[in-house]
Parts: sequence; C-alpha cells; structure tokens
Amino acid sequence: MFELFNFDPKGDSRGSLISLEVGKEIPFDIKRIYYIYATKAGESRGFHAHKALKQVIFTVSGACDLVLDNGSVRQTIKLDSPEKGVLVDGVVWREMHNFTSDCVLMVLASEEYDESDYLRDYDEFLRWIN
Ligand code: T46
Repeated sequence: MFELFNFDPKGDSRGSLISLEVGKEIPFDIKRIYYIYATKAGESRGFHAHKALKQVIFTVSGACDLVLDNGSVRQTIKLDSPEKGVLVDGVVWREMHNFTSDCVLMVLASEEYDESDYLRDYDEFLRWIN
C-alpha cells in the first residue's frame, strides 16, 4: 500500500544532496514529475485515490501532513524533511493538509496525467477496493 523510507543524504561540509535513481530508490520508470507549492494557508488538497498510478512523494522544503487511507486504516504521515519519502503503490485514498507557506511537495509518478485513473469520490473508492 505505502512505504515510508529515509533517503540517504550525501552530506559534506557544504551541505546536503539527495540523489534518487530509477531501480534504486524509485521502483518504477518515472513518466511525470510535478510539484505543489504556494499552497494558501488552511487549504487542503488531494481527496482522491488512483487506480493504477504509483508515486514517490516528499517535501523538498517546508512541511505538510499526508493522510493515507486504504479503506480500513487511515494514517497521517508528517512530511517535514527532504530526507523522508513515501512510496504509494496501490489504491489508496490520499489527502494533504497543514501546508507550511514554504512547502514544496514533489511527486515522482509512474504514469502521465490521466484523469480517468482518479477516484475522486470516497464511496466510489470504497466500491473499487471491495
Ligand atoms: C496526487 C496528489 C499527491 C494536471 O493537468 N497534470 C498533473 O500532472 C496533475 C497532478 C494535475 N493536473 C491538473 C488537474 C487539476 O485540474 O491540475 C489540477 C489540480 O490537480 P488536483 O486537484 O488533482 O491536485 P491535488 O493536489 O489534489 O492532487 C495531486 C495529484 O493530482 C494527485 O495525483 O496524488 O497531488
């Protein structure tokens, strides 16, 4: 369903660098990259699941809460470090809340944008997974 992992920063006296490679940290071919930023105070996003899409999600700056719900378990993950990533693989309802003003939420995706892959209604999501 999802997996939380820590990236391995290449730190030295100048600062930090994180490298993500397909076949290593990213277990799928990346077809699309998008990022969410300048989210207004109090706004939430998401509220959908994907039928087939796989994604690795992390914040390159700032923080937000990522809620993942598989229909029976709902879990909140605080994404507050560029060293922390989540792999979402499977039909999982997601919501994003509590964006800090400096949050840049980066997403590496296994497929191109396809609205027909979205389940944007929670009851439809529950029917889909059952
Ligand atoms: C997800 C979470 C984490 C595009 O045209 N191309 C794209 O690649 C994306 C992601 C979106 N859009 C359009 C579709 C909507 O008209 O941009 C608009 C906003 O998309 P949406 O409301 O789906 O954004 P979020 O922040 O609710 O969800 C996004 C992703 O859509 C979703 O796949 O898992 O971030």
